[in-house]
Amino acid sequence: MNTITDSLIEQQNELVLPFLKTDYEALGERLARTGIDIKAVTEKVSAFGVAIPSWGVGTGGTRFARFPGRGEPRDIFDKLDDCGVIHRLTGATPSVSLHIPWDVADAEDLRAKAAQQNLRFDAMNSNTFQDQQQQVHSYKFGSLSHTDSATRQQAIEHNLSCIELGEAIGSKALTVWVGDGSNFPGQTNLTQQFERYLDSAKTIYKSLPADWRLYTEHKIYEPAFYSTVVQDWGTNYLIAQTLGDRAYCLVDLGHHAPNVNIEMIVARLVQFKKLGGFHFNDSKYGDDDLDTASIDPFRLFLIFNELVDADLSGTLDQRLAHMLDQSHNVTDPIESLMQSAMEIQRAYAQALLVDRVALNAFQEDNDALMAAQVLKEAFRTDVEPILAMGRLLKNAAANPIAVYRTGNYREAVAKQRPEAKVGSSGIV
Ligand code: PSV
Ligand code: MN
Repeated sequence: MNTITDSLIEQQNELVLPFLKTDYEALGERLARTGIDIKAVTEKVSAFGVAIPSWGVGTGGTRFARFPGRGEPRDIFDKLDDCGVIHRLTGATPSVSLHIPWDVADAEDLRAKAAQQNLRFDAMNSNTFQDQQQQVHSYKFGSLSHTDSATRQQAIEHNLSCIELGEAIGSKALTVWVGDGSNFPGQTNLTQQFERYLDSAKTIYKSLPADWRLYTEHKIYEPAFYSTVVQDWGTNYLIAQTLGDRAYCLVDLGHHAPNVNIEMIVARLVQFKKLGGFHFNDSKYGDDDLDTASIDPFRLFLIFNELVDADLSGTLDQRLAHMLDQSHNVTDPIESLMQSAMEIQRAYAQALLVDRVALNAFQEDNDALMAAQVLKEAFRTDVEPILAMGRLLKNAAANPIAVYRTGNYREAVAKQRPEAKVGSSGIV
């Protein structure tokens, strides 16, 4: 039962509207002094959307344990209901990315549920990093790069089936992440393994519908701990170059060594027209899959700074795929996803406030201190009134988390969805 009704949202918005108006006007006045039109920024931010990963609405886990929450979605239809609530409240998550075979269902039913929740389908994610029941060949030693051609063929066919379902539900992209790699020096021939991966990827690419894109995702380690076939953006770029115009590199923020300068990777991929999009999350140590901007909001801002810079110079691909990819182990996933979508909009809003004329002048002058201050000034600006007003423009909630809690959605669905079994572990 959906307790997040239009009237609840309207009621709650009315409570905060007078304060919000005052704060918005004050910020508008301040920004106008530096030549920034708050309305234009609000419209841009409000139009910015990020996809929800279907697997993100379930409680995540680690290798050690998973502690299920109450009212967990039982299947893709429950997941789409939860995604609908997130979008209704934030207005920031218009699409959902499916993971196959976890989300396999009848295409008609999927379309109908998505339409009911005012959602679209984003990229399809294939899964050749786990074995499924009834599967003939195991992926224990790899999938698209496996030494055995029948196993590679099985992985290729799985990707083709993802495209097929995707076409039936209006998706326009396939995201491929493989866990292939090795755990020991000498376990695999690094060159031959990559050759095999490329051959398989070429076969998938050949079957890509004309208006589709193929995104490949690099990851430095895990589940393989000595080497990974697509370990970094360099290898990812080689793949995209080898495959062709519709192949792009996807940057998952957690898939790099700590302290890697991701904004620079973004700049390079934009410059050479191979940035496909993002999987947003945050991390402290590795692929922690923490909530976006929960650890390092400045890094997220710097990434958006590159995107805005590219947009202004006309080099930004307008079809970038933005998705959250996080694991929610200790929070209500719906709350985490709402907060994360809003953090992404915050970083975007702050990046839009950067005084680019001043920044350029300081850069030309080699005035490092002042150039850095220009960025800091934008980053320090409290853009919350812009975000909240942007949500109101879309009839969403000024304060999504407060409305969600007032609506008691989790309690209501917990009555219908049986409690998940304890003791399981794994990434989803
Ligand atoms: C791998 O760590 C990854 O980032 C890929 O995007 C997967 O598809 C996703 O996580 C799901 O666990
Ligand atoms: Mn990812």
